[in-house]
Amino acid sequence: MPRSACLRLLIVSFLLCAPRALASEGYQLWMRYDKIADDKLRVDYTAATTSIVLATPTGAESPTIAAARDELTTAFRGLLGIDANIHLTIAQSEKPLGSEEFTLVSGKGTVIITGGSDVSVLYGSFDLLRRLQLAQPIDGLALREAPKISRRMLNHWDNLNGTIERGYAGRSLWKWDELPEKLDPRYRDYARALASLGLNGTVPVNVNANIQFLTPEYLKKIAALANVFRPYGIRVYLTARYSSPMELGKLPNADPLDAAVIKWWHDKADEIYALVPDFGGFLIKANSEGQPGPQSYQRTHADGANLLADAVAPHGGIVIWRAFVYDAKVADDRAKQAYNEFVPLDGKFRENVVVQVKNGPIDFMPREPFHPLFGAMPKTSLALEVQITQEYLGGSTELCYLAPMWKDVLDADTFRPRPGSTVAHVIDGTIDHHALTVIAGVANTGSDRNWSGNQLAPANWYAFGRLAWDPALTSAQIAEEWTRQTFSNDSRAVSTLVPILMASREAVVNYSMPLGLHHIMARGHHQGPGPWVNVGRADQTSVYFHKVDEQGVGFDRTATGSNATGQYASEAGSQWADLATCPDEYLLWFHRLPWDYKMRSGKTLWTEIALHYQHGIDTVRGWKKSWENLRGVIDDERFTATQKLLDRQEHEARIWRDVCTQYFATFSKLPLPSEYESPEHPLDYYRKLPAPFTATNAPVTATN
Ligand code: GCW
Repeated sequence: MPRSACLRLLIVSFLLCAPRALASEGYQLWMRYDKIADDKLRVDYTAATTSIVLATPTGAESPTIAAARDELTTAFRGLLGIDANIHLTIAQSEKPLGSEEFTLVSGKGTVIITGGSDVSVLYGSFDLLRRLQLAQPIDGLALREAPKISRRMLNHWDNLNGTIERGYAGRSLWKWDELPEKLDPRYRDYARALASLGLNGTVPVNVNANIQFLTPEYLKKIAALANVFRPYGIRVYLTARYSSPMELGKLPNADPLDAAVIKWWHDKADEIYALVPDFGGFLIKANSEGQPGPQSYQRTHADGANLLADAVAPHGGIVIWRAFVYDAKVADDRAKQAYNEFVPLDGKFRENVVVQVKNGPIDFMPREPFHPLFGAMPKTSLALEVQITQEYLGGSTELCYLAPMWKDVLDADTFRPRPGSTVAHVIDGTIDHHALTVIAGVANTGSDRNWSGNQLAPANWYAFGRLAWDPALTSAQIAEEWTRQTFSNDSRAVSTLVPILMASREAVVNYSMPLGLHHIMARGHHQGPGPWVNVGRADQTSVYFHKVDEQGVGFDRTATGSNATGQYASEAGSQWADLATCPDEYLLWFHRLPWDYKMRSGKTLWTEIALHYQHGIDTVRGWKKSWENLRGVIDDERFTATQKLLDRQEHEARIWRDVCTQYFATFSKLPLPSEYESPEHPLDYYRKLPAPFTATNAPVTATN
């Protein structure tokens, strides 16, 4: 057969075999730019975008404008058909806009994207493309957009050896052995994904820091990454080991008030800025889980942070100092320790320091009340840190859409200094008038083709970015946006997937840690139940947190117990301290109660615990049924992959349920309610299972 005929045959057979919807490995994330199926819409969009004007303060070409042009060109070709060619011009604008602000004005076939900087024109371009992908009208637009929080960043817990602490999506994206010479094209796609959401910062390496990253050799690699990210408006920040002046500089100590230590950090900062002129600054985990810090020299966290802040200040850098500290030697409730440590330091940090606080006082549990530091340090910039990677919510083998969890904290009222002072307004600086504002998400990215370990987990990356831009967006709106862009505008896709996403966080809470139970996961890998864990650091064991015995279960954090409720404004604290007003979700977080405690439902605590576990797994079973609606509606590849994910999730939910209820039953000595399905295996079977029995886990460097 001649070659051309052979080729034709190949093409024809490929077309015949092509599935109804385009197959996908998920690599393109929410930037698929598939051809719009609706002919009329395509015609309308083509007419509305006859001319696109990118208006910038200089009106000049730049790598960022080139990135915007590339993105628009690729997207329009995809969305409107391969032959579509857009007419794109660059103009100068004198509109007084903030450096990340843009306007989008359209009509009569022209769309004008005006930015206060080139990067905001890029943001405006992505905004326009989002509207097209969502099949929204784009004629007659007149909008003005600016982010609420100034530094919106991903924190990667990636290690130098390519593993990722709490990572469930393969290996690190950063190929240190190839850098700086070889640049994986994926770095640019990573930058595109961040910019599409308006994320503008990245900390590529683990907070459990490795001194190597501050060596000249590695700083060159970091600089190479920064060069790829810069056109996309992304600054690089670095973690640093507090003891670096000793380990790298061979100094006798790392005391923040020591002149030689001060000089060492100043020199290091100068060296970094010479290579990375827009370096963002340092992110520091100090005196926490074995990491060195200023307290080793009887200095405070403020002394420690200020040392680094002074070193980067001449270059415009900042220091992000984590408040995730707790000490097994301190007798007080672990939930109270960060507050005890940091509140006395309010007002003692330099202007370019921000204290980064996890959403809750323990550690990214499936459900926690908001961290008591929010609202309690008015003279200090406070950042919110959430975890996108699902360390405690199923790794990448379970679906859990996290926006509802983050909204819980963003919308929580701290009542400080007055009602209505939500965490979102603490961190966006409006309550206490801080200009330096930060939000950080611990990334769920890795080398897997789909970036995040399964086809649905990128929804969390997307949701984090959207909430970082505007914390007032709703979880449902974001879920719908993501679904439409990632899967399909078909109403069946939206009406099936959005409700599943929206229910998923509650389902995971129900089958793992319901009613305020927390930190009862397996030791080390944290994937799966371990309510029996009673060895190791006391404040990292399960028994420390559930305090189960024959009388009852739960942690008394009211005035009769640790009085953690006293760290909150009285409006919040007393609501939780009073059983009459404490919501069921936080019950065992704040109260220790007898098994026969009568719940609002009229049922006993024991019955409610069991039914919550059962309800969790039943919800997952419901999704498995409704997922069937999407057979043939979305591509087979992602349909099947997600079907398998949900099977796995049901299996893991069952393990959680069987383990926890049977374990608690050994104390309550009560039978399981009649509606409760019998456990698959006895408790002993699960206790003997080799860990980890769920997700693949990279080795962790943390102690817990
Ligand atoms: O949640 C815990 C994790 C550790 C992590 C630590 C932290 C990077 O188990 O793996 O270490 O939090 O946030 O510092």
